[in-house]
Amino acid sequence: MKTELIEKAYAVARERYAEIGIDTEKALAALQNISLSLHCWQADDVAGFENQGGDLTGGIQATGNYPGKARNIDELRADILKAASFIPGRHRLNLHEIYGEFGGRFVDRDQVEPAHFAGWIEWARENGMKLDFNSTSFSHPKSGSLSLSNPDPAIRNFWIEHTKRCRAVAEEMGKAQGDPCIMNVWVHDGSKDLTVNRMYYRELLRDSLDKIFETEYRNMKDCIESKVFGIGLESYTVGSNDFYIGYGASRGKMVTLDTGHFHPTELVADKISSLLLYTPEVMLHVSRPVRWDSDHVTIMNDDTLELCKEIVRCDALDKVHIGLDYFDASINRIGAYVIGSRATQKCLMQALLEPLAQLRQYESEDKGFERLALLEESKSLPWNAVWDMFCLRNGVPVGESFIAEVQKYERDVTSKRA
Ligand code: RNT
Ligand code: ZN
Repeated sequence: MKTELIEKAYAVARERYAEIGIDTEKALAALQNISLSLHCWQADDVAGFENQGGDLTGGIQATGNYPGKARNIDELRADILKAASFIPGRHRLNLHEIYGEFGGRFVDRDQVEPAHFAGWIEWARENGMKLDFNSTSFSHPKSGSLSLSNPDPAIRNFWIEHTKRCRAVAEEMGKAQGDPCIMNVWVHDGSKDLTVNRMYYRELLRDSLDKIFETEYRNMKDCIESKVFGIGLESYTVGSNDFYIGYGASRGKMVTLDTGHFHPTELVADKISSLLLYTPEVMLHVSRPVRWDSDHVTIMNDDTLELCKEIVRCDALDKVHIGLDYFDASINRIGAYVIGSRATQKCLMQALLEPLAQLRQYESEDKGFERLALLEESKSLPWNAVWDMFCLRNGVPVGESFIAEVQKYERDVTSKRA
């Protein structure tokens, strides 16, 4: 797209927004301040580098076998940097424990140390990225159906040790980057068929978490992620939404809302205001569930839009951390990163341009028609011209021009991977 055209369109949009009391420059500055936490696992279908040769377990699935996935740490890093070069702004990288640098040796999960992430910390510093972290309870011989809630103390303690060590890794990351590393705990624990021990496993999970969180850290923050069900774990999930809301509220821990982890018609956006009243902050895993927790690439749909609007309406941009969580193995993986990240940012852009003061004025006067009319009209205000300007100023491809760039990287690099 011609720069001149983008500038012209922006000038018109700026005036149009000024008419309804919105300063587009302020919105651009606010968007510039928002870092997404990019999930490292989109580049290799959640495989990691542990080299156990095992399958992806824990009730999650990456379907498809599009060629060119990252096979090692260098390829993964190159792919992430390539994707990031098409995403405006500065972003964080969210690592899983299985992405450590284990130097070709098998390092079991209860042996992981900050040293295994020293290379990542260095790499992140060099590339101006901050790190977030995740313990990994899946894809391991001891994963089974139950990890932190396993009645067998040997298995339970193994995972407690793993998760404790992961927190120590996160603390090092946070210290090195001078900004808290956010560590997510998601365990797949559940049951394929009916269980008559719902209470028992939940008690075990609660007690395991209490042990894990005994050490207080200053450079990392914990978050805990619930789920409705997993594949092969359809009848019961130990860490359900109720479980973690209770846990988070009583222990002062952040709850992670994964947009795929609720009943299909449940509005995840509606949860933010409630959680923020009782838990310190909120972590998001923005995804796209298609009929179930399918982890399709995030797009600019009503769900994502409402989610972003709620963050802004709650004035909670500093309390809600926006991570992405999808893994599509059926299309170009770098392209998938870019689509989902930019879609989330487009939603944030619209949220930041919403004529909120006027909408609230109408609402306070009980003017229902006026509120609905303005909500509808604001959908077609020229937010896209402001978004294009955001891309232009950030030196990333504007509009669909990133397609050709992703294709070029595929031609030159990923298509050559066996
Ligand atoms: C699984 C959870 C979890 C994972 C990642 C890989 O349902 O969403 O966040 O997707 O940890
Ligand atoms: Zn998730």
